[in-house]
Amino acid sequence: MHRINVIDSHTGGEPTRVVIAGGPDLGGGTMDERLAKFQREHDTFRSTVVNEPRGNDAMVGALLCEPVDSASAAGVIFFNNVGYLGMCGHGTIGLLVTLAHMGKIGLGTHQIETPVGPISATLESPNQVMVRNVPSYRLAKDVSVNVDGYGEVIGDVAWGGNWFFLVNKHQHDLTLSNLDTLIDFTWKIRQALPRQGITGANGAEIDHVELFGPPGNASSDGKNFVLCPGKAYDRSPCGTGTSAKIACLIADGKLREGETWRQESIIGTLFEGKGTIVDGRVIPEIRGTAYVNAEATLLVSPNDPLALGIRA
Ligand code: PYC
Repeated sequence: MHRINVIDSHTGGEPTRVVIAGGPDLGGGTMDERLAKFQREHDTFRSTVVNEPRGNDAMVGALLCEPVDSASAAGVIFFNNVGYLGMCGHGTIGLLVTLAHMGKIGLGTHQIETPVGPISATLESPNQVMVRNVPSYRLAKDVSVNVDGYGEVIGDVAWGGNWFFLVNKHQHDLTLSNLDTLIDFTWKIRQALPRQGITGANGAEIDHVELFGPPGNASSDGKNFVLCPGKAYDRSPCGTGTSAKIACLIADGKLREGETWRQESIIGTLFEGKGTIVDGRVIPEIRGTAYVNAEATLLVSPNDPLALGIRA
């Protein structure tokens, strides 16, 4: 019987499961090298932790790693129901709150190593974190894509730690009662992008689609709906998606450097963000809250036919 120790939290409704013991040995390379080894040799560990029957499609896993630089608080590799994430904003907020819950960090700023580079994050109170994300930017504006059943859709391609296609103009209400349509629309956009040769930099796949609409409550500047790579939608406003949005707003002159943007999620939870331009890229700062909601030991029994999770 293999045992995996995890701590679960949610950030604005989006779950993060931090693996604190029982994970694979990925050696001592960079986070990028360790991610490649994880992918190549231990992909069943990913599905064991986040897929049904132990997890669910919305769950993001975070494998806690020894950092390369001893000045860093931790290294982390994020993963989901279908693969791996370069960076995850809600997951980083959940990770810091979890490290504080474990007594490993106190209030203040901590460096975290991710496969797409080091980021820093500040634990501002036991449940509130501000993430200083990777340099973010818009790669292309007003890109036209022909979407099955919906026709022409115009969007921007931007990087916020993951690749996003951001759509402002569409016909759909961003409400939970409209989920089936929102998932269908964004999934068809996602499928149309590679067919029409629309990618991130260096041919990278655009694996997140983000729709925007008017605010649902007075304390936000706008609402979003984010479709994640495995067809689950982000319950939080999406840290990397909010970073990509801020990069686009600044590029359009609609948000000034240092000005706050309050991004509401499809379920009504909120992240606050702002951006500073450094070397032509936007450094986003994203603030949100997370709560630890479980400490558990996952049991991987050799007799269980679904021990490694349900895989597509
Ligand atoms: O918060 O960056 C984020 C994120 C990406 C996928 C799910 N959440």
